[in-house]
Amino acid sequence: MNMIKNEGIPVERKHVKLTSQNPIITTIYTADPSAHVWEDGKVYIYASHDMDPARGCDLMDRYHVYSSSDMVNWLDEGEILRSDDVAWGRPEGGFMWAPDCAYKNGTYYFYYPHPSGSNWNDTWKIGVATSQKPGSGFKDQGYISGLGGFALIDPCVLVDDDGRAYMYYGGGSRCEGGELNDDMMSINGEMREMEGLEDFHEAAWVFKRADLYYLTYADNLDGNNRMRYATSKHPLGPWTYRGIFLEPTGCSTTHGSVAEFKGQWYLFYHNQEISGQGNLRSMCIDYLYFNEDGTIQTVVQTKEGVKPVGDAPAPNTNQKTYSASRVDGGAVVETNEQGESVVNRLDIEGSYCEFQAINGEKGGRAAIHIRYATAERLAKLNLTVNGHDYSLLNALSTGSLLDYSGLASITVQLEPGDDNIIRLTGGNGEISVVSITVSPFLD
Ligand code: FUB
Repeated sequence: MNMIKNEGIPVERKHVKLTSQNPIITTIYTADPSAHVWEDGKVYIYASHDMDPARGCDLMDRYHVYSSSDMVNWLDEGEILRSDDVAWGRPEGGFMWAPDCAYKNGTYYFYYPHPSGSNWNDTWKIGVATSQKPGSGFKDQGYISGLGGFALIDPCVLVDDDGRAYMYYGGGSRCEGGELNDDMMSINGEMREMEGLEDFHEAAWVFKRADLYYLTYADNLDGNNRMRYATSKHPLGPWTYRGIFLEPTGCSTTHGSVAEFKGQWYLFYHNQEISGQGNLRSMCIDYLYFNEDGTIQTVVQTKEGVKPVGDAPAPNTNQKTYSASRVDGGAVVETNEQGESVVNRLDIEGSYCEFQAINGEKGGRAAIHIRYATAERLAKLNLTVNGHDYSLLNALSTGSLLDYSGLASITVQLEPGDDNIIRLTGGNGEISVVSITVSPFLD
């Protein structure tokens, strides 16, 4: 039987973090973070999603957005766009690479590189999806016409203080920039090569500090790209090369963004700390400091991440906790030392547990938190919700199969009412699952 327990204390409150920790998101793989502070006073990260298991970067898809008001507690706003939503896109899907987002006149514009044909390398386009909200409701509007072809990747958009907007992109040693028209979906004039960059590879990011523009990018260091930067008094250069400010992270690619939040500057970047694989990456945040002359100090990569700025957001107290109502394929229900029902033997290939009669309330986004124990360094569970595949979720070690402090969290879509079914399929390490806590979003 499906048991519903009201635990009283919101599940996030039981897992208080003193620093953001790196990587900041551990349940799924996220890369290429583009961070922005929007008018609601929160910082948002628009990230690529490395799908697990990976096949090169071919299968990347299903962008997620993360928001925070204190830099430590990050809310998964959920998936905002997948290749299936892109009518003009590559028939085989995948290849949803490094995105960015811009805000102008009440609309959020989400820019993403995606091929329009099966011959992916020669058919890149920059797609644009829009929403009136920063973390949900995005609908594809087509791609920016007049651009296309080889290495049209990694778009980045800067909206300047005077309201004029500039787009940058590029890969394979050429970075281009140009001005966007007011519609934010067409180029005013022509894109042109950004002059003055040394050893440009990809991952352009432009930000402004006081009256100086900074263009940061990944270089070509073999198998271990670094981040370099250049500055200019003009948004489209020419640029003056300034140096390297992020040494190798241990990942073959590097890609980052720089943003100021509550008076402190940060670098958002990725590494492969969790997976050990260059195509299963994880976002990190560390402090970024400027010298008095405006040059950037080398960023120190840490495991702790950054400290909170301001109060932790109030957790969503609208939550219910469910025990598994069905197990099969070798999984068994047992009682743990705390007297809780737990699902064991999820290490068996084909084993699964199902949580039924999940209340999605009015339907839409809901955060789910899976509580577990595992002694494996990295166990995994395949998540499906109402038959919809969310692929593999990471369950990091809790140190022991008796320590049930593990929490794997992701935001999913639920149907209205109480007929939702969440299934966790095992076969990826020994793990013991206690419960799932479900928090439907209130908006
Ligand atoms: O994430 C796919 C590609 O890898 C990005 O477009 C590049 O910047 C690199 O991070």
